[in-house]
Order: sequence, then C-alpha cells, then structure tokens
Amino acid sequence: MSLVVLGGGGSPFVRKVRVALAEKGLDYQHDPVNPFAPPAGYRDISPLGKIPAFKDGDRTLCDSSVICAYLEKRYPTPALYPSDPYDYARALWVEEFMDGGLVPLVGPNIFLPLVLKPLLSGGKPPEPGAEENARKVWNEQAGPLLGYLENQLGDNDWFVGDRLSIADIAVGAILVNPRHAGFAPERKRFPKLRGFLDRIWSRPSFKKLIDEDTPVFGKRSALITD
Ligand SMILES: N[C@@H](CCC(=O)N[C@@H](CS)C(=O)NCC(=O)O)C(=O)O
Repeated sequence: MSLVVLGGGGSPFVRKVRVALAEKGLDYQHDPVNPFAPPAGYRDISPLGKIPAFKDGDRTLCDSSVICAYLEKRYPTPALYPSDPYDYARALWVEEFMDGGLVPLVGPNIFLPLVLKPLLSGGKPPEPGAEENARKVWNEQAGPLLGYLENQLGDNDWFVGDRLSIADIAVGAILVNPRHAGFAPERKRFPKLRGFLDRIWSRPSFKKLIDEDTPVFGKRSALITD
C-alpha cells in the first residue's frame, strides 16, 4: 500500500483526510505541499491548485470530501459514513456545513490574519484591527453557526447516529484552526459542542495532529481560557 496525502498540516481539509485515514487505521505518507508555492506538476493532480490531493499508488485524487468518500469505498472498515440513507445524507450535510459555512469565515478572518500571515512574515504581530475583526466575525457570524451545531448535537455523543462519522470528523477538523488562533466555542454558550470537541480532540487520530501542529500554528491556543 502506498497512500500519500499532499498538503500542509495547517489546512482543515488536509486534517479531515488525515483523521479519516487514522480512524481507518491506514498508514500513509504526508507531503506538506504549500498550495501557494506548489511543486511543479501539482495541478496535474489538483487542477484547482488546492490542498489536499491524494495518491493511492498511481491513482490520484483531490478535494477532501472526494478523498474521504473514496477511502470509505476502498477501505470500508471501520465505516465512517452511516448506512441509513437519511443519516448518510445528514452526515454529508454536516460536512458541507463545516466546509462551506465555517471555513470561509474562519480562514480569511481568523486563521489567516492571526496565525498564517504572522508566521509567514517571520513573526510579525497581526495587522492593526485584525484581532478586533476576528473577534467580531467569531461572535457575530460564526456564533449562529456554532449555535446550529449545538442544537444539532443536542444530548447525543455524535452528530449523526450512534458512532463516529464523517460529520464528527469534519466538525472536529475544521474547528482546530480557530483553536490554533485562540478561539473556541465558549463553554457557557455552547456547552454541548465544547464537550464534544474536548472528546473528539482527545482521540488519538486528532491528538497526534494537534500536538504536531500546535508548536507551529497553535501558540495562540494558550489564549483560550474558558
Ligand atoms: N473543497 C476543497 C477545498 C480545499 C481548499 O480550499 N484548500 C485550501 C487550503 S485550506 C487551499 O488549497 N487554498 C489555496 C488556494 O485556494 O489556492 C476540499 O475540501 O479539499
């Protein structure tokens, strides 16, 4: 078997794929491609130039949702997608809600200005107003989306059904980036979601990546106090 994940560890989409691989007990190589300075020929594998891309021997794929769907068919056990048709669709929805709803808020307004730009500039502080804007977006725009997740989870352990699914992996993977930037769903406002995150982030599949990435991307996570 020669599985390769291409894409830097700071990407929530790369993280989603790496967690899915770990939950399936699959070994893989990690090639931390920078999408802004990709190796020659990268667009042959990922025509939009985005990360992650994936190799299974001489077969290549791109897009985290596509890659995870492929892994499920190729390595069905343990299943990461519910078998019930409605639960299956609901799990896909939660994944899309995170990828298409949370990432476009958190990426450009929180992770990029507070973590990535300072890192790439050799440690310069965030630009003036960046902290303020991040907090405003987190509270006012991400807040209602986190409220939706809180309600969807309710008193259940998992977002869909009675076991880990792609829905849980997506929620956990995407919310690591705000955590790295010093933002977590407040315990008082989102107690169920926060409890879920504590649980899922302590799974070996997540913990390994968080521990690996925190010294690089997650210095601000120490700012989370609640
Ligand atoms: N739908 C894609 C989104 C991938 C994506 O947007 N990746 C970002 C990094 S988090 C990227 O490669 N950005 C570089 C670019 O857009 O040029 C997926 O799920 O893999």
